[in-house]
Amino acid sequence: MKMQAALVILVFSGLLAVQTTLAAQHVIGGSQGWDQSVDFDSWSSDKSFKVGDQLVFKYSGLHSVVELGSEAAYKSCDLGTPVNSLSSGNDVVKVSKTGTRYFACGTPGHCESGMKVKVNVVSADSTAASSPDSDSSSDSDSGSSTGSGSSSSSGQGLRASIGYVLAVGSLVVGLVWAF
Ligand SMILES: [Cu+2]
Repeated sequence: MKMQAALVILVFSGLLAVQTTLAAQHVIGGSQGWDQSVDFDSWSSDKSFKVGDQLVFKYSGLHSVVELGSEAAYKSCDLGTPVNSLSSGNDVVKVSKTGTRYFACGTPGHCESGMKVKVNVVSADSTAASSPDSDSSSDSDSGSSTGSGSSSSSGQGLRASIGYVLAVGSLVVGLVWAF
């Protein structure tokens, strides 16, 4: 009986672990962080960014993070009308909806020298990096940025609740079976 109970607990905690890995944290630039030495296009090329994930910018006081509202501003390094500005050196940006997000360094000259990154956020349910349809609506989807964004995480919420039901269900079935 004791072994069966242990098995139940093992399965239960395993399911909880699966649930917590659904959202990922991406340190922008990897081990080098938010730095001029990083080729951010190649860094992001094999990454998959999903709704609910967190983007972490780590950098020294030489740099900052400016979020830009459009592809055009990103391409031309137009930092004049930023959507958001961050400067703590350890900034966490939670992505709460699909679409493309544009970030650049606010230090003069750094964006022009390549210190910028484009993050394509896809639905939490999608497995492959599907092509975004966000380019046509880049003006309208730039409104909310690092806020709580509780309204648009239905996909992730559904997955979380399925995980919860599975976990609780297996615990109940396992306990009935064990005792
Ligand atoms: Cu910089």
